[in-house]
Amino acid sequence: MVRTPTPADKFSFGLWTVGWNAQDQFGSASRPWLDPVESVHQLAELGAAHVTFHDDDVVPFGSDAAERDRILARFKQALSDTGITVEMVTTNTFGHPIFKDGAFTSNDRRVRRYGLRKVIRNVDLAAELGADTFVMWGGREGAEYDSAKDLNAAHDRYAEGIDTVAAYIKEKGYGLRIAIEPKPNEPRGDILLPTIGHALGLIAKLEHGDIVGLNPETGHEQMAGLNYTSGIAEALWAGKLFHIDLNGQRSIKYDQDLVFGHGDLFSAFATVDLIENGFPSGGPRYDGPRHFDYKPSRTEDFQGVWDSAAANMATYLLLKERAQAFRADPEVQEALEAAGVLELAQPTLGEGETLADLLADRSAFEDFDVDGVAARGFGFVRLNQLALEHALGAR
Ligand code: GLT
Ligand code: MN
Ligand code: MN
Repeated sequence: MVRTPTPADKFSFGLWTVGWNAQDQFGSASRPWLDPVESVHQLAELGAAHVTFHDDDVVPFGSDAAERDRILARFKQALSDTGITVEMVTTNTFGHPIFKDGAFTSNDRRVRRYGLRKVIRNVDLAAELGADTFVMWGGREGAEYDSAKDLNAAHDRYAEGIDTVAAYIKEKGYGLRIAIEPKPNEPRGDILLPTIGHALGLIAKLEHGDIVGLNPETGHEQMAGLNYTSGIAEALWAGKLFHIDLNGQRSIKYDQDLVFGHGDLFSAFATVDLIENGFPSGGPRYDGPRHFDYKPSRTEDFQGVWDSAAANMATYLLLKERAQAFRADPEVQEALEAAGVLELAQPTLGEGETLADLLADRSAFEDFDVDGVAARGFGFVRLNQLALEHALGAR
């Protein structure tokens, strides 16, 4: 039995997800774009708490100021009619041909200046709507050909762009934090900041990196053959998990943006376990919105669109229930203990112990029973099977 979601579950959807017209590279649209106002009403009906959007999802590219005001007034009315709030805003710096070589890292300086203006205008809107997070997905920041980009300069320009926006947020006193969304490829052959780790490396070099973190997407890490749960764990450890994009991906191929759990389900279980239950021995927690960035498949009609939106939330709630049961099971606790999972939180050197003390400790080396300790079994397979049985509802 799946519980009906409520706003307390903090579910959030991009308007570009349900609203998508299902056009792909090989075929024309199989549905019309949805009116954002309708999406807000339908998502509220289904139990979501928030929506997110790109500037162009709500206000068509190139609209004049009067048209923009009219559209935004109607959108705000839908928000107040439904109680839905905007928790994140992002900028489309990839759709229009002006951005075909990127925005912050385009080889054409005029494009970089235009891109920065478009982003800054949207930061103002994000602040006005009370969003907490400003996502930057640099889909076109990259190249197809190694000779096409001075990669040293590209990283300089990327950092310059992000720092300029971050400085503006601080100067204005906006309650916003920037979240970079990594992706390895598609639409460019290679995208800058392809993974969580790459993005963390750039953030560490920023002047205003204190308000810059990450928005990792499940499928994007999996497209690179990486473990999403492990990636968001590192971001949490670094204090940089500002937002998440949950969806499904089946192995290393084009970006599928499937419903959450419709890709690697067992990995999705681990993701929910980490988000809902935290690390086994405590540590930083993610408390933000559970944001879905998926695309209702091109095969679906509007009934299918709303069924798929509901499916993201239902799957998440089921996995949450299963993950809670997993942690509460005394047999699991005993297996965690036996596997040494809880022992890992204990510092390697004792309190006040120095390296010199360790070097003098014969029991740690000279008299250490290497063969005896090496013979230890960790019981990880038993622990994993317990997780699987909980995930399948068999316990
Ligand atoms: C685009 C992309 C997503 C990003 C969005 C934010 S846009 O649909 O595929 O992963 O999160 O810019
Ligand atoms: Mn994606
Ligand atoms: Mn995304």
